[in-house]
Amino acid sequence: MAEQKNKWWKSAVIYQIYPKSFQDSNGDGIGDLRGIIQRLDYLENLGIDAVWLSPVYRSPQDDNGYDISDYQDIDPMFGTMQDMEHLICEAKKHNIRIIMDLVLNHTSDEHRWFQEAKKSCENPYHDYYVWRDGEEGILPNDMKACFGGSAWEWVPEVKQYYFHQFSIKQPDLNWENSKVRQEIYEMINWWIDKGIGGFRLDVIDQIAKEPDHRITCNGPRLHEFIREMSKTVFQKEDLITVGEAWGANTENAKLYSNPDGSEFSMVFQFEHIGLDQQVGKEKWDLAPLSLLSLKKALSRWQKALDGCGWNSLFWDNHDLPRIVSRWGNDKEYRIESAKMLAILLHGMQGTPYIYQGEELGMTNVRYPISEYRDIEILNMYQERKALGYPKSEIMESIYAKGRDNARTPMQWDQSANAGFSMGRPWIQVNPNYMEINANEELNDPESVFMCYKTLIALRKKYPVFVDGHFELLCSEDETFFAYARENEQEKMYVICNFYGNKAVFPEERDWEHMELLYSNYKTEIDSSYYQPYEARIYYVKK
Ligand code: TEU
Ligand code: CA
Repeated sequence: MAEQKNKWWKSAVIYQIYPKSFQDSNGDGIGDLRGIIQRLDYLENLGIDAVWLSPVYRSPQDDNGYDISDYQDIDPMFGTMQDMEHLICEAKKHNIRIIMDLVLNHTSDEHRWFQEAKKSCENPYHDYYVWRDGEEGILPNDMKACFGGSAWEWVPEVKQYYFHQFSIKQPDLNWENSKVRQEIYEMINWWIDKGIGGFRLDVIDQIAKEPDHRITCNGPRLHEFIREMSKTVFQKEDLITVGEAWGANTENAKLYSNPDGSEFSMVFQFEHIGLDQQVGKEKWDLAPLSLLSLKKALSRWQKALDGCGWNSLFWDNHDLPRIVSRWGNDKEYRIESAKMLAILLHGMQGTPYIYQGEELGMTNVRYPISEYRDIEILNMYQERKALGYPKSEIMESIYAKGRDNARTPMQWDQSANAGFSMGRPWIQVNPNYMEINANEELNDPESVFMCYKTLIALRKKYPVFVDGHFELLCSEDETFFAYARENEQEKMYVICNFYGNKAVFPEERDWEHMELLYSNYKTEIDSSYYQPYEARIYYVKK
């Protein structure tokens, strides 16, 4: 096992690409690998170290590639294996590593393994999936799938139900079967040999399931499986590995990101992501965010993993709404609040992830229902309509939390379709692209893009960004999110006015004798007044 102390990914910044929506190179309206290659200069200019690609494997696209029918092939819609190899090689020239998305909890029902598995109970692949005997219409139990409906689906040929935590077209793999695990490890090794720099592991905390006991998350054998996988494949190379774990808490996160290197580099945890929904309900059941609870959650993670694990830092991904629309103000203070949220996140300890378009301050959308594409949105819409929810309420939930908010095409310039595609995009472009696009922002020193670029550069220049201990300031204050970071040589303060009113920071410090390292306003160094959404980083060498 390799000690994780001075790993490259601790000072790295990762950029997530959702290939379908990033750049289309051939006018079919769908982003592709060649499109990504065309934009490597842009990514190098931003200063990121690695790109996490959402799945580009062969897939029927029931869940936009999170339903894989061949792990060792590229979906023709994205290009060819040659394009993929070309991307890995070209990215390297820009000092960018490629991180693949591994979906190991389930495959597509069109995967060869499942096609075999459903032929008969004697088929060698049958036990690759999770089956229960039954009679048609009498379900093994009442467990529900994440995208609606029962988690059980009947297959008449074998007179059994298979288990699926997501859509019907995403049957769960049976990790209890060691053959499944070996096949997966071989496949991962094959990708490592192609020069992949790391992996993001989709819903990894859901692989060790026991449906008879209704266990889907954090199953008893979870960490055993992860350690086996880590030892067999990941530890052989200097990779970054990040597990997606909705069920992570600070205790199990210390296992996942154990400094001895026995599991992953880090996990995505979602505690802060659930704070603006009604307790015990679904994400669609909206509630206002309490700043105090956000401060509490994030600072607890900062403290808990310091020295005994490693955090990932993110606001956005392809499943989440745009942060500037969510916890900022995407109207009169769009630029200020997008920058404030960036400063707040990038000043913390951990590896920051930027989701495509976040660095431009891209916003949520409000489309008629016919323009949405996401299976989760469409299933929820039908389900809630049947339950009698008013249409306007359902639409408000979609505007606030729908995954397609993150999946509208990347806004490159003012040309047709925001420069994303010469053809008709698979999902509508956000109509605000004339105002919000990369081309405008690259030419504007005060843009959101330039803020992200500066934050990435600061992280590389000042070690305190990476190793400084975290201390929350004015924990009970309901306006400011402020904290200090400190190592033996340096100290910095990150002070953010979280709202759109002018405010005075309540704690006294010797601000005049500190360097104002960065701010989203042009401020006097000792001004105790903070403008709407103003954020500052003060710095002292000890
Ligand atoms: O997401 C995991 C997951 O649990 C999501 O379904 C999540 O609950 C939802 O998106 C919140 O709105 C991962 C992928 O990131 C997602 O895109 C996939 O759809 C899902 O796994 C299935 O592979
Ligand atoms: Ca294309």
